[in-house]
Amino acid sequence: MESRAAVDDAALGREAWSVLDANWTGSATVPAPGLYPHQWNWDSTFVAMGLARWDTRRAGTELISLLAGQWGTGMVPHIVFHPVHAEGYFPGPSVWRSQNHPASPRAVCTSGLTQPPLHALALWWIWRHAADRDTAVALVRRLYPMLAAQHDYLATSRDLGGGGLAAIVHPWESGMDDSPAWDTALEALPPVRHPYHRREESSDRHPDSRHDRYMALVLGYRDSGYDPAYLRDEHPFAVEDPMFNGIWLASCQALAELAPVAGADAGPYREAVERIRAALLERLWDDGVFRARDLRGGRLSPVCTIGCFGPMLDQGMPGERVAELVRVLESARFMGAAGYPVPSCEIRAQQFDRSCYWRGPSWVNTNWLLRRAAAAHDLAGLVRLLGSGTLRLVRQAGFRECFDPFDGSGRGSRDFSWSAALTLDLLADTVER
Ligand code: 9WN
Repeated sequence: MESRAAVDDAALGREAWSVLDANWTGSATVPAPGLYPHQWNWDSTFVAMGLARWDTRRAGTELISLLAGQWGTGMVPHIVFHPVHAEGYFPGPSVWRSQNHPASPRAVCTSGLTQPPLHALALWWIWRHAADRDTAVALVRRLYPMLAAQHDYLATSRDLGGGGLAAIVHPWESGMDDSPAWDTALEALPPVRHPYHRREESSDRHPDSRHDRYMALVLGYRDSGYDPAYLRDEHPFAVEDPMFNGIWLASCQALAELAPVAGADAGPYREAVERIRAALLERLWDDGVFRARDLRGGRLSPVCTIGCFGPMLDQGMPGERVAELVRVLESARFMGAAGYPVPSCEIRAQQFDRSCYWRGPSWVNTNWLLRRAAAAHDLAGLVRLLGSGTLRLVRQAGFRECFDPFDGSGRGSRDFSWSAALTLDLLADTVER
């Protein structure tokens, strides 16, 4: 195992800033040098939240540049391409062909999929923590209408199950690409061999057979002209993910709280919160956790993953449900048997793999979300465990993309932006810039 002498808070903070400065393009932060040379949606949003207590303007710029990629439909794409490295990541702009779609932005090329709608929560987080109040208020007024359009898009074009939840139409939309939560839905797809070649990457990433299915889903949707009717009636992958919807609900809560600042009506977002909560409980709750629902196969995922805890982000989730979730989270199925928080898949599952992306490793962003959820329910002990365990990981292994949950060794890319940015948030009370 590669490890290093544990660094103190001040040194860790300096290292985090140097990663973020190195990954800064002038208007956005790329996830990591090399493998990810573009702006990714939830990566940028985590960076904005990590910067919120430190630099209001830069946190705002991160969101503004991401939303420059928003489509006229309201969809916020999962990648906004940096023109200099256009084909430096596969699939690049020549595969997505966003510019052929009349609703895509003219100034930038983007992907045609989205990622979890964390943006309103991030805007709220910036507004809540900003030292520079005027900049924060101006930011809320500027971004609010764009986020309202994003939320309309989810409610109208993504409620593919008709039950009030938003469906993801590709594993990439979850941000937790290789999670076993999508296995049965993916396995039901016809086998394909696509003619594209991806660049060789680390062995922690998915095998080619899985990537072929990912590409088949991209090409089918693209060739429909990114048509919402195709998604509803024909697209073979549609899943209601509890993490995506838990985040959506938390963002609706944020929009309701920010409404007076933006001069908007909070009513529709309050109603959306109630609607999504009821739908989560009715459609995804099963055997003590929330599970992903495969709309095409008509079943809930048998595997319990980190995504199962996403609805804990809801401040209004009934206490007995929260208690059940925390019991599972703290048990030997997750935190109880791991040395470091929080494995991305339950340890006892057959699909658990401590080294493969999203099938076992611990991630700083999901730790941070669960810590936020624990704080929303006043679970002070859990907040401390998640914060200190996450800091232990980055102190020992650096700002890696993810980590082995048993020995804490780093995996995937180095100098990973969200690991650095969210560390800054965790350190905000103890260090100065
Ligand atoms: C596909 C950028 C992204 C993250 C995802 C992570 C990985 C991409 C990939 O990298 O996904 O979007 O190439 O595997 O799974 O969470 O946003 O860091």
